[in-house]
Amino acid sequence: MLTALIGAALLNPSYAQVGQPQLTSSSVRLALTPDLNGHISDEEWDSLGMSSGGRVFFQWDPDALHWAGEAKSDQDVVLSLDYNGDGWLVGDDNYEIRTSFATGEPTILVRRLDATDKSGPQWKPGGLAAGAIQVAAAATASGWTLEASYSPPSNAKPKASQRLGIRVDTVGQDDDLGEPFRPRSMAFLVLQFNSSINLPANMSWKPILRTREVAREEKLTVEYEIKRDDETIDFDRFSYRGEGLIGDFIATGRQPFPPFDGSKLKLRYDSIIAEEARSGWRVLRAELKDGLNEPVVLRTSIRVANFIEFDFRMTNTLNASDDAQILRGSIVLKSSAMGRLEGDFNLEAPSDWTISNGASAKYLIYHPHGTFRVPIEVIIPKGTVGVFPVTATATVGERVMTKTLYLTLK
Ligand SMILES: [Ca+2]
Ligand SMILES: [Ca+2]
Repeated sequence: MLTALIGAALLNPSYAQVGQPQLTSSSVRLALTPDLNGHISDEEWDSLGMSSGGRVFFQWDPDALHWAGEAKSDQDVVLSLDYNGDGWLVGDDNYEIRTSFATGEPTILVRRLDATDKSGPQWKPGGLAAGAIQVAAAATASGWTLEASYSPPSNAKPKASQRLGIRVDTVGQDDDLGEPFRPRSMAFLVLQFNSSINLPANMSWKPILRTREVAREEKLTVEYEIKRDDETIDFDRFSYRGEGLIGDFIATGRQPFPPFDGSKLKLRYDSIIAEEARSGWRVLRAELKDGLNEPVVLRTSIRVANFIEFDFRMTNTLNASDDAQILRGSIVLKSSAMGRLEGDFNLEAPSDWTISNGASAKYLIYHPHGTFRVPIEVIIPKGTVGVFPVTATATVGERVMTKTLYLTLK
């Protein structure tokens, strides 16, 4: 016993920390896009639990994984990510993304734990594309706060029902979490679009949505299908609102709870999405109350979209050449609207490049959530080296939507 105590005392305290389970309130993680500005605002983040420096958070959306933490001034924030959810010491999918604020600017250090070699796991440097990790940090009275996102490549984007192993720790700046064979206790999380709190065992629900993507100024309709296997389950009131960043831009209300028709009923929620709403994944919250128990909370993710979004179907990297070269592909305009959309499409490239196809077009998207494809051909002058913007623009009435592809020639 004494030996064990001495052994523990000699260990770096962060070693022990990453070996202990991180107690999470829920293994279900909702799609929810944060605003990366270094400040954790109310309901912007879903709690993952606590670390030594303060609260830590984790969530996702179909483009990225997001994490945040409150750290003391002498601490770093470390995300341990077991991407396939098969164990920290299993496979080559185990990443450590460590952010330091020691200089007053966030710096990121990434390494990958490759455990495929039978003779022992090994640290490999990097392993994630430069630019795929975005961080924002800000000093606080007691330390600093990190908000971060990792956007995996298009063939490995996060998906609903995916299982991940995660932990988020605050550790001393000088604590090396070194030896690769050291186990980490991961929280196994499931990425989802729906979750509930206090749901009775003999009750179930699902949201019925035509689409989870709604453009600003358009109407969102969600029907909640509620089923009970026990007639004693009943409620007085039903209230609904948007959480966090969508809170002020979507309807809030409450209604008397309608009578069950035998074992089921439907609740309906309608709201126009305000023009000022931020784009991204947001959470709607419905609460069912019976005046006695804690409310049953039903949470569901929706995405606030622009009327037109752009999908660049072309490479973003070319080898530099002594000859002029041609970039070919297409840009797909995707409508988030229920009605027909039409307007002007334009493409801009650096002034000495020639857009031989797709410089401008009239587009018409007739169907709800339809698409329109613009073929693109751009001639790049010989000897071009560097990173250059190629910007697509589409109009819908007075509105102008744009997206820029950064093309690298190296
Ligand atoms: Ca924020
Ligand atoms: Ca793994």
